Amino acid sequence: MVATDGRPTPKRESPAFDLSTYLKERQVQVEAALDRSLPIIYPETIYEAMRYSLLAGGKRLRPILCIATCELAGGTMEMAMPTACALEMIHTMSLIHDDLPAMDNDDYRRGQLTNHKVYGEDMAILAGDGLLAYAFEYIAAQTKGVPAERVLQVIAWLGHAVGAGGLVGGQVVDLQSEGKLDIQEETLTYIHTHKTGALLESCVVCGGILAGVTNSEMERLSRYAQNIGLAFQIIDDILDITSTQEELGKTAGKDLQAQKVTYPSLWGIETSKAKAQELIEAAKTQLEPFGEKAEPLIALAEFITSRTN
Ligand code: GRG
Repeated sequence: MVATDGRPTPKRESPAFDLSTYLKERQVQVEAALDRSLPIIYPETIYEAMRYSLLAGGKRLRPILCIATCELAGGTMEMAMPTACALEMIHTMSLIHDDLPAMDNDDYRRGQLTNHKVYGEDMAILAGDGLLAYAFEYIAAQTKGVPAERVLQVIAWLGHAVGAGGLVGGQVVDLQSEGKLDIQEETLTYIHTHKTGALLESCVVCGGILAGVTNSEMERLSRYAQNIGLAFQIIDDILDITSTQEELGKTAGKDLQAQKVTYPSLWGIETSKAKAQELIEAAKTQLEPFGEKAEPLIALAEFITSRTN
């Protein structure tokens, strides 16, 4: 660009987006909102079990994705927070049930004993059920400043994403595939787009619905989310092989132990890393029309491949 007096105008550099500061701020806000969302009342045991896992830390990636998408599309954090908390409740319940002896049978999660190890299997099942039901109640009862029609759309979308057409379906095929070493890439992709991808996509889609995005914006946001969802799982598979229990906060090497076919077992670690990176680049391309407003979602996509737990 050239100024009217002929001298080049210095390019205005906006300060670089700092993901680490952004994540820390959002994590504190989400943590406080989750803490407020679930008081302990009678019968105390079940509320304590629900809070034990809900407030056990974790990256809080799902609520942050929801809030970031809502803000990108002109909404506010306040509009998105009840749904953001509900997404973390659903994610947490899926971890509690996944860790049960009838499923993955894990003793550690998020650096502490799993829910059933502390409260017993009966309470852990009920804590998961309680969190799932409460997530939907929480969206319906606590979302403010959003047209009721959009809230209904969020509830319908999420109901589908967590049921047999989403997380539950992915978990079913995952369990049925254990010990079968002839699992094809198509089945593996079904498992992960449903078991992991459906909820990550929901975070972005629900944030978009709450803010009232257009159909074409929603298509781009969905493609972004599908790409980061698959990349997230590829990295998860790699970390299961390359990281320690201390780094992961859960038992490492589980996939090999359970004889699970994974992306690294099909493609090798280096090719898996390259594929995850390709997916992240494809995700970022979808955000180009949103310009600077998309910085948090771009940085979150990059975080997925650089994360260590
Ligand atoms: C949802 C009704 C309903 C039932 C659950 C058990 C089950 C059906 C599904 C399993 C879903 C599952 C555990 C998928 C794995 C997703 C995954 C990669 C989790 C790790 O997520 P991170 O790394 O964990 O974001 P933190 O602890 O940081 O939140």
